[in-house]
Amino acid sequence: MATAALRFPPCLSSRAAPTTTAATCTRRTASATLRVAAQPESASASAPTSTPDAPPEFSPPAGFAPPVPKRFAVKDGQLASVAGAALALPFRLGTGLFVLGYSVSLVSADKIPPDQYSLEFLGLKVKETSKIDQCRRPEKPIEIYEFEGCPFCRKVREMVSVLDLDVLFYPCPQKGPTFRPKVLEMGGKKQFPYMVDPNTGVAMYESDAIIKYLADTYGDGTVPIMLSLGLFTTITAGLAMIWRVWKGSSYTVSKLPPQPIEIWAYEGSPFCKIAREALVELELPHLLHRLCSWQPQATGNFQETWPFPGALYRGS
Ligand SMILES: N[C@@H](CCC(=O)N[C@@H](CS)C(=O)NCC(=O)O)C(=O)O
Repeated sequence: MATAALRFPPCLSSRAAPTTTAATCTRRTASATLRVAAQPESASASAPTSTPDAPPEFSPPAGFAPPVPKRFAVKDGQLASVAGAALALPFRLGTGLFVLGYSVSLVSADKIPPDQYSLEFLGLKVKETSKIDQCRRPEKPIEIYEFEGCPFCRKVREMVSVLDLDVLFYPCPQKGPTFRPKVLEMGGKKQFPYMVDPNTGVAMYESDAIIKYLADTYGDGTVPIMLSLGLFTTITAGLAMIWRVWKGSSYTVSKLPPQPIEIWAYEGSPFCKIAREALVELELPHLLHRLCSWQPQATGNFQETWPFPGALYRGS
């Protein structure tokens, strides 16, 4: 197991006292430090780190053995769930699998730096490129209030994946006691998705408006075709979830962690969907990290924690 100290604005100190607006949260200057760790079942919590500006620390705990690589397989009993979650791929034609302007080409091996991971094919290397490195990146994570089973929310999540954005998700499942009332307080109605961008002070409802705003602000202004077909987009976003229609929509009693959980995921993955359904039902705020792995400068914590991409929050 490796551990890493990461810092968040102290947005969530208790369920009783969530921030009332995104601005409140991001205006604070102090940073709370939390420790994330890959969690073998026997792992015990580590002590929190101290100085706010200290660089992240990584050290395997005593006795940690890296997992032995295994052939890809779906866990026993999970096939139906994964197949159901994978339905989104044909219905949405893979929207949310690839970032803006993604393309691949085969190049000679010397065109890829030796320390950069790349698939090999017929003696050539696969070079991946995108337009994301030409796009503006938000300094602070965008905040989105939504729930997994909502087709309008799915559209916005797909755009987030296309733009490879870090987003702080506040789950709002039906009967969720914490963030639904907060949306009513901030925006005046309980309608989802609701987006707050602490970088620009913009807050808005309406999935299509949010998608356009994100494309204009953090993309090149273009909205993928599958997100710009009006009713067809919404219907296919609903069909994408039809096999798991009850998942990720209703609240399960839970304990709110003092800090958001961190997750590295993207909308096109059926495995990520299943994990997010659970996060939403438990109403657990989670910071979703971008995954653009072929751009070292853009990967942030992903590379730092790469041996443990599923690393979850461990409270201090
Ligand atoms: N036109 C809106 C429709 C959003 C909408 O109807 N969302 C539903 C959830 S799928 C909602 O907020 N329902 C009220 C509720 O869940 O309480 C949009 O595109 O964002």
